[in-house]
Amino acid sequence: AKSLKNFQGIRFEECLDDGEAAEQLNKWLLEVSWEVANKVGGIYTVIRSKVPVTKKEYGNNYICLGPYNDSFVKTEVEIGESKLDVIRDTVNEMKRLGIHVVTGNWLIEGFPQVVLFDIGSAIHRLDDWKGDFFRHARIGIPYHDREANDALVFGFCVFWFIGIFIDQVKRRQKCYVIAHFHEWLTGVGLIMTRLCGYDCALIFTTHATLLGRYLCAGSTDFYNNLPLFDLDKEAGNRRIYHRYCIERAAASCTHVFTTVSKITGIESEYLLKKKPDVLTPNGLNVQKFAALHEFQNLHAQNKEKLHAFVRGHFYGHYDFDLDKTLYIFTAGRYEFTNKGADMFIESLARLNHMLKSSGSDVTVVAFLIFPTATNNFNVESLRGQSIAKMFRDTVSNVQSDIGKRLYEISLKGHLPTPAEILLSSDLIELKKCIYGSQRSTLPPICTHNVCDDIHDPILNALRRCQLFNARSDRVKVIFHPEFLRSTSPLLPLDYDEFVRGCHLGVFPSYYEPWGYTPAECTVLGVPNISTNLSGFGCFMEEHVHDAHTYGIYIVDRRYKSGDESCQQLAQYMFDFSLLTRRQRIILRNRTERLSELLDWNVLGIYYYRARQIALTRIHPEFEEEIIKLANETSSNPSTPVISRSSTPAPHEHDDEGTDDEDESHPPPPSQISSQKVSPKQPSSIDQAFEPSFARPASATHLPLDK
Ligand code: G6P
Ligand code: 1S3
Repeated sequence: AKSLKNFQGIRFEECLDDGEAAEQLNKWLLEVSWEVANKVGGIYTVIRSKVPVTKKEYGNNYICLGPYNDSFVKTEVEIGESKLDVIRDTVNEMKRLGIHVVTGNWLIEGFPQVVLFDIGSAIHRLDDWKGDFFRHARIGIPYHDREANDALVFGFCVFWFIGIFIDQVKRRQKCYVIAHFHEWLTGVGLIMTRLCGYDCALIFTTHATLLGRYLCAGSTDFYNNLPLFDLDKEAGNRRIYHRYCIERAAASCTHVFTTVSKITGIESEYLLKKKPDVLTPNGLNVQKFAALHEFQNLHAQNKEKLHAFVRGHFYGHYDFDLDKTLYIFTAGRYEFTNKGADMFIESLARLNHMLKSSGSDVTVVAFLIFPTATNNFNVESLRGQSIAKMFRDTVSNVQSDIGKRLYEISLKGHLPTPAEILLSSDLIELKKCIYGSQRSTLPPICTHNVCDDIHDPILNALRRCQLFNARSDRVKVIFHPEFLRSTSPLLPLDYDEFVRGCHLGVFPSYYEPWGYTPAECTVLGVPNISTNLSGFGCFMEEHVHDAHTYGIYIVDRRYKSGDESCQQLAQYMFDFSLLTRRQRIILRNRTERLSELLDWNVLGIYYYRARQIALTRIHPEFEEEIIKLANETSSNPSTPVISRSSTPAPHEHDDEGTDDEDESHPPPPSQISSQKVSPKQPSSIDQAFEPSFARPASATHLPLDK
């Protein structure tokens, strides 16, 4: 009953041929991004995770172009001369003229070829290229904008490369070259390639618009005013007019324009004056387990590591039951309002009150992972972990001594008395630990010393909402202002492991073109909350019936006021806290079942379409070439027939639990969520519940609702 229309189970990858057709047609794909082997944000994940499926289509004719970033290249790239003459000759020509270009293979699944341009080696040409760019595009780049200057140099290197490259590949036979550019930072290369009329099909994908990001980060009522902004003025006020011009010119010059979601498509229509030709939702490289219990076990293992951290962090206040503790988290680029950290904190305060007033025995530990400038870990947090270690070591010594004594005494033929098992010296050791773990302060709300502590928006919101990790609080908070890493002395987990160990991911974004964080939760089988202002939330709402029964909760930030959305979020979290363990296990199984919707092997089709359209726009005869090739090989690898996949039907093993705690068959989560509390807020924290967003108090009416 839950299955959606059109799911034919055809995976895009099954139609691909490891680049055979591409080689025969002399068809090439150059993927240009600032984030090739250079992790900055979400685009890195897009390119990296998409490589395997792209290589299946293009084989060795797929090349990634990016900037040379020494620190990433050292660990991510196997440097070496390209095995392809065309790349070698093109690069050598550029090197001969003084540009440092590094080639090699990116050490990720798919092992794609990369060509990386060292911006520094070409910076002496900056002024000349600025002049050229102005003559061709009439866009001037100011002296002081370092990022725009780098983007210009990178763009010209790419443009130069494409010119020589096309000359080289054309020598052999007719060629089809596609260059796919991501985000405004690569725009200069696209604009120049088009203005110089190269024989190259161009695609431009924007993953967020510059103005959208800037306008939302303030207190603008963005979606209600989309058609009304004076774009040039807004860009000028924010000193990004030249960047905005690059972005808008790239969208207008390209043969095919794409963006990652419907909502960003509409935003582009208004802010870039260009409607996308294709929407290219982001996928992931989904790892499937043979049996469901495998990923459930990983949850249990990683949750143990979170338990270990919590025992240390809350030393002296560790009076709650870890078996009844839920781990929830939010994470992302530190854009306080765009990523909905403001709403998350407000809702946590409400949840705290709801749990207290309903007499719940559940404790919620909420992590906020947003990197910002710090002066390392704070002493209290480190002390917590060392106290936990002291306890572990002492108990382990006592335990081993007890073992030895038991052995000795029983070997002599009699049963030991309690006094012989636990000696007073053992008790003294334990007492020393207990006394040493007393504290006069509350467990810290932040793991690091944040440089700008007094202005930090998360710390200030936590203070305003009085979320201080008091004993009586049922919601405890931990702000971790650094990306997670397995080598951390505090929380030694990689991001994936951390997500697996948590129970719920919460991402109440106001501005989120796609939103990888909830998508990653989904493929890892972790229920999550997003919003209908995020590309991911809208995508799931559109493709999954009753998404909440699959652990995909979507907060309404479009038709509700800030206060109502906040309340809805708090209620979702409260309802989640009411689930039994068995219900959570079932829900995780269901969430994980949706991962196939987000697999590049399915979503790759949209990129494929964008490329086909771009090619036929400059080579109308291209379609015939494919048909000819297909007839010759009596297969049709280049034209996969696929319809968009949709909600998988509930699986017969959805309720395959690994825990026998509750044998009764639980109702689906939709029915569970009926218990509501009507919070009577104590006056002291009334203020904390006042939504702080300077957003409209009424509903948001997107122009997309027309
Ligand atoms: C997984 C494990 C179970 C464990 C459960 C805990 O399913 O396989 O052995 O009991 O996780 O789930 P919870 O939601 O309580 O963390
Ligand atoms: C952008 O990164 P962000 O977190 O700044 O691109 C991502 C990849 O397309 C997208 O998921 C995200 O919503 C955008 O905001």
